Amino acid sequence: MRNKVLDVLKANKGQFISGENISEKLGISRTAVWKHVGKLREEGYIIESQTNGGYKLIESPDILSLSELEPFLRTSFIGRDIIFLDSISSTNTYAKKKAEESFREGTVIIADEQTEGKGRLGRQWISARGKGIWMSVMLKPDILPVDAPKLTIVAAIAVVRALWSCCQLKAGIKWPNDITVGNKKICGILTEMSAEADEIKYVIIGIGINTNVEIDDFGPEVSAAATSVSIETGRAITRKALTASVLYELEDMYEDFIIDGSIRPFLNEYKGKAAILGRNVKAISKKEEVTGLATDISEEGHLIVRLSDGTYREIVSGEISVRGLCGYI
Ligand code: BT5
Repeated sequence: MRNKVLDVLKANKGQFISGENISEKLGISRTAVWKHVGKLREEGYIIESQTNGGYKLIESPDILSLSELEPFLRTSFIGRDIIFLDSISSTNTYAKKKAEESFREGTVIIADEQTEGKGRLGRQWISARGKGIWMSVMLKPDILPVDAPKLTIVAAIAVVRALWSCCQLKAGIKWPNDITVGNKKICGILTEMSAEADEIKYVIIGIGINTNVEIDDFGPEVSAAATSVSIETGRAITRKALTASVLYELEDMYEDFIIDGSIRPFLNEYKGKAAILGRNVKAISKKEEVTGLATDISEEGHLIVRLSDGTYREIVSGEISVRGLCGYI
């Protein structure tokens, strides 16, 4: 009902509408209207009121609820169902639980704050309240499970494209899941999957973008290696437009990707944005640790490293360290 009250206020934005009028339109009491207006104010909506009980919507907050995002959305299915949470442990954890029940493909879970944001391998993802885009996109691609990790690459390109089109910010990709600006991490991606035999049950793409995070929010351990859109551009940005732009780019590529689970159509673009190609890297995987020159990304999305003895190694997943990038010295 609160959303319906909001819809009426939005339809009359900038002009007063009486409480009586709203209550008649929605079939609720004037006290109920007054209570909903109070809740909306708590969410950050600026609503002026008149002594005779009229209300005027002055300004909407930069929150990522469906009603706020809708005017910006250009997608057909990704983000058409949005669950917006004020605070949650982790949007990926929430999405996985939901996926075990039922979900419509393209459902997006977004939180204003994560209290236990997750990185890979149990690491922490700092998710300051209201200062970033912390979201999980729920998908059910009809591809082989072995191709699902490539969605990290698809999502990474989507974020880089959106940062450019929305904020004129040129970002790079540190294989496999970091988005960087000027050697610092601005976004991380965590793709999780559940599959049975040859069938994917769901894929959750968790995307964390530091939009208006300030340097002190990162804490002493992360601050030297992290940045945000506002730090880089010197201005606060509206999260709505950037969120909608990421979802648009993601859907655009996802539709090509699921044809055969291949990243071939985007590989050149990815290589062009890859921040580590041509640099000396240390790659730590479960099996081994190798150092060498990062020379290429394969069609499988693997990193190709040339070792000092001239042989090549294909890195499927793992941790990459590059001197001077993301705080590695
Ligand atoms: C990642 O892991 O980069 C994946 C991050 C995914 C976050 C999203 S937010 C929505 C969704 N819900 C979740 O719970 N997670 C996803 P990894 O490559 O393991 O990097 C983690 C490391 O990045 C940490 O150990 C820190 O060093 C650093 N870090 C933590 N928070 C950061 C931040 N806000 N910005 C930049 N670096 C950060």
